[in-house]
Amino acid sequence: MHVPQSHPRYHSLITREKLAQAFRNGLVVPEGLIAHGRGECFDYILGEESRDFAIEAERAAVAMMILANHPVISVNGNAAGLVAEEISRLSEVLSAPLEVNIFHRSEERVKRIAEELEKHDAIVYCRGDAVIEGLESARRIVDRRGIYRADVVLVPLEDGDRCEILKRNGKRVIAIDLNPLSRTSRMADVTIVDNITRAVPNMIEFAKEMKDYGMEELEKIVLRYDNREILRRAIKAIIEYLESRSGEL
Ligand code: PTJ
Repeated sequence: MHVPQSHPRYHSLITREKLAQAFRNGLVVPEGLIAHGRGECFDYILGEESRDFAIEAERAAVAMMILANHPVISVNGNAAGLVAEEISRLSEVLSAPLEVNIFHRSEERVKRIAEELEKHDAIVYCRGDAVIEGLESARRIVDRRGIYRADVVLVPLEDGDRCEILKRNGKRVIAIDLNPLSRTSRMADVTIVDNITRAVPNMIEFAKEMKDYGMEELEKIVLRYDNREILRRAIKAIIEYLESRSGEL
């Protein structure tokens, strides 16, 4: 579909088109299109920009990943459909391998997502040769070299049940989720309330800059970070945005 650049919702329409194409190519499940709609709604009432609380979380996430011994970036269908290239760059800059980990699991889709990421020269784990204990969904199936042994895991667009179990298994979890009220958002150590299409490019820039920081400085960023406060600010931002819009009427 041709979307004219002058259209007031150009970026949103282009993103939808990208996801719809990824669905047609077998990367994204129909449930992923629905999940995106929920995300769009939250993005709309957050003003469709990376807010200060998102930037702070993105910087803390990058610091945590640089400090980690085995950071891993989990990739599902939506993440691959929207930011395959960018997430591969982030993986490279942070030396954090990608692992295909999907909720609606099929071997065919795991293979397609891995191939899509490999087009961008990413290191991709997807052997499915280990299991995360305590998790019932297909997301329990992981790669022994990746999420299984990771100390920090970045989980974009999570489905809710996994974050808690990853934490119970001693891992620190960074979520990207536009919904500051979700269980994942509340369970994660760092919650990035931002659109994945903005969060990942922001994180690439922060990673390039922060790679030269000393350990102490990075540790300070992580220690100072307060996720509950970040979520409170995100919820307040939504309230303020809605109030200002109602005031305009
Ligand atoms: O590829 P699979 O099989 O692993 O399935 C992926 C989906 C997304 C279908 C699965 O993980 C799922 O069902 O997720 P949920 O429970 O709908 O949660 C997705 C969360 O991501 C929701 O809180 C959405 O608000 C949020 N979200 C959706 N789109 C974006 C987003 N957050 C950031 N950026 C987005 N573009």
